[in-house]
Amino acid sequence: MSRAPHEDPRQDAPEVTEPGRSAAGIPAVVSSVRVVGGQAGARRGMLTLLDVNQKKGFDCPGCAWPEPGHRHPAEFCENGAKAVAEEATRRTVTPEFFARHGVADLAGRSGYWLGQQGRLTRPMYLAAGASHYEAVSWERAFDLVAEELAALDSPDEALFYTSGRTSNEAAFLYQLFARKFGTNNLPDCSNMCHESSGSALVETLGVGKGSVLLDDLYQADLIIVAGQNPGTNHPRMLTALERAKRGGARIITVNPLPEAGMRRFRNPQTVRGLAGGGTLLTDLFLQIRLGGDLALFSALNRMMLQMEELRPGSVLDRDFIAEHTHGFDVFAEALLEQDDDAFWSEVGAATGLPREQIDEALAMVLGSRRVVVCWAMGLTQHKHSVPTIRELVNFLLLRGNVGRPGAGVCPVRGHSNVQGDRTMGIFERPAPAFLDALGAEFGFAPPREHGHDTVRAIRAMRDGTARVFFAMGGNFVSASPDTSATEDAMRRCRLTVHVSTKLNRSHVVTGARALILPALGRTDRDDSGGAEQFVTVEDSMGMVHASRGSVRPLSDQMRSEVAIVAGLARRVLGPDDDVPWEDFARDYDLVRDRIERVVPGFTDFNARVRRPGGFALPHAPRDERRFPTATGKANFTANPLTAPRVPEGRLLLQTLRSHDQFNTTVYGLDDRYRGIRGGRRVVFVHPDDAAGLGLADGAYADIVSEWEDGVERRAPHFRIVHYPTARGCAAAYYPETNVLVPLDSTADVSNTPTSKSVVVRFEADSGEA
Ligand SMILES: Nc1nc2c(c(=O)[nH]1)N[C@H]1C(S)=C(S)[C@@H](COP(=O)(O)OP(=O)(O)OC[C@H]3O[C@@H](n4cnc5c(=O)[nH]c(N)nc54)[C@H](O)[C@@H]3O)O[C@H]1N2
Ligand SMILES: Nc1nc2c(c(=O)[nH]1)N[C@H]1C(S)=C(S)[C@@H](COP(=O)(O)OP(=O)(O)OC[C@H]3O[C@@H](n4cnc5c(=O)[nH]c(N)nc54)[C@H](O)[C@@H]3O)O[C@H]1N2
Ligand SMILES: [Mo]
Repeated sequence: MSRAPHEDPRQDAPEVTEPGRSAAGIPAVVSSVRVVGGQAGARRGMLTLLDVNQKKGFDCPGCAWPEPGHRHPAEFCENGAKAVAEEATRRTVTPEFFARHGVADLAGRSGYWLGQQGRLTRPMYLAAGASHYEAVSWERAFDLVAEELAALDSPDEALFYTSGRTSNEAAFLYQLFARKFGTNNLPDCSNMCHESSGSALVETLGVGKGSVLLDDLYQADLIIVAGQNPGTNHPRMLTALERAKRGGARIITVNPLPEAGMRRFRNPQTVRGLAGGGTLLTDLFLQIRLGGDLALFSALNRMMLQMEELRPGSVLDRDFIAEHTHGFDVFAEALLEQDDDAFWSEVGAATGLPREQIDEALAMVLGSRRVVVCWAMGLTQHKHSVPTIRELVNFLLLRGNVGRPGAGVCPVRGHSNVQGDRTMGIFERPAPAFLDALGAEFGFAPPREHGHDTVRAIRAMRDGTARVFFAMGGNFVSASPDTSATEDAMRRCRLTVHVSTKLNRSHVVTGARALILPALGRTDRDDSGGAEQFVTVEDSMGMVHASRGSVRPLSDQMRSEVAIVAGLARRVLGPDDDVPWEDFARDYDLVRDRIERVVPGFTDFNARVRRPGGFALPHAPRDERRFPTATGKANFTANPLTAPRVPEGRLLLQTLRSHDQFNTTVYGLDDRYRGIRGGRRVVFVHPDDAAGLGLADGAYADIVSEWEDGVERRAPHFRIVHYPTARGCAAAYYPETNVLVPLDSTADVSNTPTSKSVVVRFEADSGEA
């Protein structure tokens, strides 16, 4: 039977046109309206959109970018609209659907096709050896999980994964349940995402979160956006950048790709944006090589130190350094002692940037009083990501750019509540103070031994030391590195369980037994316990606010994540467990009261979160220039220059997002800004590199990754697209290329998979994908 391209990856047939030169504008408005109308029906869709990010509405399930204080009546973006449409769809996946499509059939479908089938409506169970999922009751589902958990030799043989959409209330109860059960095995999507940021920021500033609020961006003189594609992944950030520019800020963009969104922004919410030419965002574009950012920040820092030596007091903020920092001398000496020729030849090789451009960047830095650095996955998914982010902190500390208005660190988070989940204790290496508070509040002794992060969780399943995998959202199989290794690991489990809104590949690559539990999403009205409930989330800037769904759920069998955790916890921990799980599921205020008593910063939680706009969590470096690090000061660090080494005839591949997806959820096949339509198996290569490798534009090839373990990892049948990326670098979409990322290739310290630096070679097209 032949299938359409969107059903079958083997039929993938991308068309290629010129990349775009600006972002948003009318095409974005048209795209949102079409997507929402198609999925949800025009009326339900538009009504839902009007509630996105409004003070009484729900938090956009798209990204973690904060909402401005003065909200536009349409405070959403094209990609937020797609995220909403994806969730508020009227299509449903029913037991009859599962009767028609066996697991083997579903496993042969594309992720796009699976997601398009609609919302999950009933708990479904795949018995050992069965070919089809069958409907079960919630009670039976909980019994099955309890039975498998009870059969484990140790609680540490269970894994409790979280993706970043889970609300604060559900996350808090979920980690409480896991710890009462007896394990810190709480891997989450953060392990693959901003873990490197958290590691570097905790060590240097004492808080693993961003130190700026929206107002700081508006007040900045200079904003550096490094390793981030906000035009696609955080479109509302473009509005903030536009406003910052109008206030006089300048912007340096650091990226191997000339992303259309950072060039020119045509704000769909203004007449000028819709009809006029829009705003030029980037003042200086540094087209850096993959992994070159450590070298870039080192070069800027070294030049500033040298200038300060020549004219003391002219460049550095001496008072700030003396009063608030530690380790300056060691840092400065390590950077200054290097031989000039050797240093600059390394910087040139690592960055690929001409010296004049780095000088120009330096001049902009020196001409700016207030500097913010924003970054995302382009900085966090390399082997040397943690030193890179530490060096970026050095860069800001030198001129006192932390803890005052208009300046600071701005790691831009991904999932809409990934930051809140961490605040609620979703972490495999919890701080002792958090466990003390949790144990005291609930009268138990939480486990102290560190649990597994995502990569270690996969190894544990592979090695048979973890046997039950439970996921609160997400798509673990497709999001994790080394797809075949991860799939084999999942198949070795006794039970895999997914609390999900939509069908995905993780439901069809299962343990011996499997469960799918249908959850309410952000847009759905939550009447758990008979009264309307709301949940809370924390955005990328530490603002906590309420989120209230408005769409009537498509099935009365869907449950809120809070209710699912509470029901499961009662069944697993037994009737004698003294946590009032039933009360929590009936009234989320009671959960918030407990959060207030365990997590710092939530004083008067229930009252404050009901105020319009919510409240900001305290942040010691931002609020009072206090740095709760090991030394009690902001730490300078010495970070030896290093960059990925790529052998002759090979390229360095980054795996990234198209404009038409949310992580593993593919919305459509249109990467508008990069000029790719109708397919996803494309690899972007610089024309000169392609010529050297004999790769014609439009030809097909296999991508093969090379790693020290000698295992062959192959992604077959990719169309070569000649594209103006940095030399020596290539780019292709995730998750199709996750098969190429070796499980053991991870960042130092943070253990994040190196999804942005994979050494690859190209081989003749082996045919089918
Ligand atoms: N619509 C939509 N929104 C999303 C998501 C989505 O999939 N779709 N995902 C959400 C999530 S979970 C996250 S984490 C964020 C991700 O947001 P981004 O980090 O913007 O996502 P990526 O597509 O991975 O893009 C990485 C960017 O960094 C650049 N880059 C890669 N390597 C390097 C490098 O070594 N140095 C520099 N300077 N640049 C580099 C790439 O060219 C690209 O522009 O977005 C969130 N928002
Ligand atoms: N090669 C490569 N791999 C990467 C990355 C990369 O750049 N390159 N990026 C990494 C990053 S930054 C991240 S964050 C991870 C993402 O990893 P995950 O968070 O695990 O993956 P998602 O694709 O966001 O998960 C989508 C699924 O979540 C479920 N879902 C959606 N909303 C809800 C909800 O409200 N409740 C529940 N219970 N379920 C819901 C749906 O069933 C949907 O199919 O991937 C990582 N993997
Ligand atoms: Mo992410």
